[in-house]
Amino acid sequence: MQLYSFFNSSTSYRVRIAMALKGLSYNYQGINLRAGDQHSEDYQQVNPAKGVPVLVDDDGVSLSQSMAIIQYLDDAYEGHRLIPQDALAKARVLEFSNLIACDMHPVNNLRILGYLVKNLGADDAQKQAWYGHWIAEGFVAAEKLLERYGSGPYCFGDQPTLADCCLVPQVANASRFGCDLSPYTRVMAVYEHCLQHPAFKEAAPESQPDYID
Ligand SMILES: N[C@@H](CCC(=O)N[C@@H](CS)C(=O)NCC(=O)O)C(=O)O
Repeated sequence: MQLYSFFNSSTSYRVRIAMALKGLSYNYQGINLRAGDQHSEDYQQVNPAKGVPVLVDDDGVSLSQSMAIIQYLDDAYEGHRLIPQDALAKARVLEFSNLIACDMHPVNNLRILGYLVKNLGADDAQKQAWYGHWIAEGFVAAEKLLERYGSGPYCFGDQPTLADCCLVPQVANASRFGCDLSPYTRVMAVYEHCLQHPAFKEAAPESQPDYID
């Protein structure tokens, strides 16, 4: 399998965690988002949406969208289950995961922040305020969901799920932006616990071949 990825991309990081948890190996195809590789003609053939991740499996199946990729891998490959089969347990995992994937990540993505600065004239402080606002909105809700329905040490029990695949990259991203995450004690406890797991270590940005310090 091949995974088009960028070390610092949180959606790529999600898929890397999922693949490591399932024990799936792949060839790493680095797409340098900072250099604008995602806009090249060649890469647009791979993904017309001009982003990572993209998975190409051994049968030549090509898929974009991290949540679709993870769901496909979970359905197509045996091993560690990332999305529970029980109806309510599955809905809880998706509820939490989609809070991050649909409500938090899209408004803070590179191209969105870039548009704010280049097209709408936001300065650094305004960009930071935008980012911090949506992070706080999201993590307040995430903390509440964990308080109501979570059970540690992972988001939902003693095994990592899709929810943990989404949480860890989002926390890492917010930390990189200097957000104060201390109010979100449950979120942070899950994050710290996940970082001890070998699959999460393998998937971390600093473990990737295209890592730049
Ligand atoms: N909904 C997509 C989002 C993909 C996405 O936006 N990826 C970001 C990196 S985290 C990207 O490639 N951004 C390129 C850009 O902003 O130019 C997914 O979950 O895969």
